[in-house]
Amino acid sequence: MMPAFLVTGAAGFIGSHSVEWLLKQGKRVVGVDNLRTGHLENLATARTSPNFEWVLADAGDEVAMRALFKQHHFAGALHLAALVSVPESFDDTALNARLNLVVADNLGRLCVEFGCKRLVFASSAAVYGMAAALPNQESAAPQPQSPYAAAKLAAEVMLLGYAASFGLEALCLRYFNVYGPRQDPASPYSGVLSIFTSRFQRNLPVIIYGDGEQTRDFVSVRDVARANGEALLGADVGSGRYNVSTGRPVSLNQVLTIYREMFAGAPAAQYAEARIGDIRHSLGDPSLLRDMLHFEADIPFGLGLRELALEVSG
Ligand code: UD2
Repeated sequence: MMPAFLVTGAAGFIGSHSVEWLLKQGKRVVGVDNLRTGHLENLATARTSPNFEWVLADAGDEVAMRALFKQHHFAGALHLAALVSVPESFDDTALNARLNLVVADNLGRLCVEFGCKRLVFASSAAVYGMAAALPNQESAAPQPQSPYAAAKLAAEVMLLGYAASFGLEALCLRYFNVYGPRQDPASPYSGVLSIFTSRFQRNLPVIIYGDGEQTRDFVSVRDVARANGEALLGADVGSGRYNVSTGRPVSLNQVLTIYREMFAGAPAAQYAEARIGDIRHSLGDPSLLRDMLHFEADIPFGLGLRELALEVSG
């Protein structure tokens, strides 16, 4: 039987794209999700594949996960299940610690116990904090400024500790601002491009917090899915922390210019006071992942944004 790969958080935004990427490579995938924030519809395409097995379970349910590891002898695991909202991590610190740290630790130990050689973990650029020098390099001392960032960093430390202790291959991928189809625009703290897309499509004005000159390193979910997949499958890749970024800053005002080309009659953007704690500039140095995995994000921002805005509106 062909070896299988485990993907937790499979029904999420990044998870569902990652599953599809792996299936396209002809891999067998077992996708786990408890549907707390994921949506089963995201897996509609994946579920038509005979190489995909859908499991409704909590990645933190040790009994369920142990049974899966025992049954499948996974060749690798991609751990994306998480509490994804930074504001929610302030509201429920205990849940954040469990979902973002304890569950990752459990999975790391299951990988060691069952000989699953490689674990790719979804970390975040949030671990750098706002004072770090730009572009963010993995060697910088992390300065988490939210319970979310702290738990992601702690999970990195645990998994890299297991790598050093037991020979697990642990790759912690620090995603920058991921955007693309299936990102949920529901909360005011959802990714800005999912919110803007949904508002432009409904002909509603978007709100820009601040002067719009803040910049982000926006990376397409398709590039992120490929980074995840290549990190899982690549030969000779070493344990460590790696930025998943483009290295190219884009301001919100530049973002608006692109939307205006697509939605010419849209109402003018409203400018409001900057958000408390908002980061002015965020930018990742992509060179480490390029050197190690020959990975480069290759979807130009304008193209990715057009695909997002036009695909969702049909
Ligand atoms: C946050 C999280 C990041 C991730 C991301 C969602 C931190 C340190 N990082 O980053 O981990 O969860 O959110 O992709 O908390 N904005 C507007 N109008 C809107 C919405 C947002 O102007 O309607 C601005 C916002 O003030 C910020 C920029 O757009 O300057 C990007 O906002 P975001 O919430 O998409 O992402 P970010 O970088 O704050």
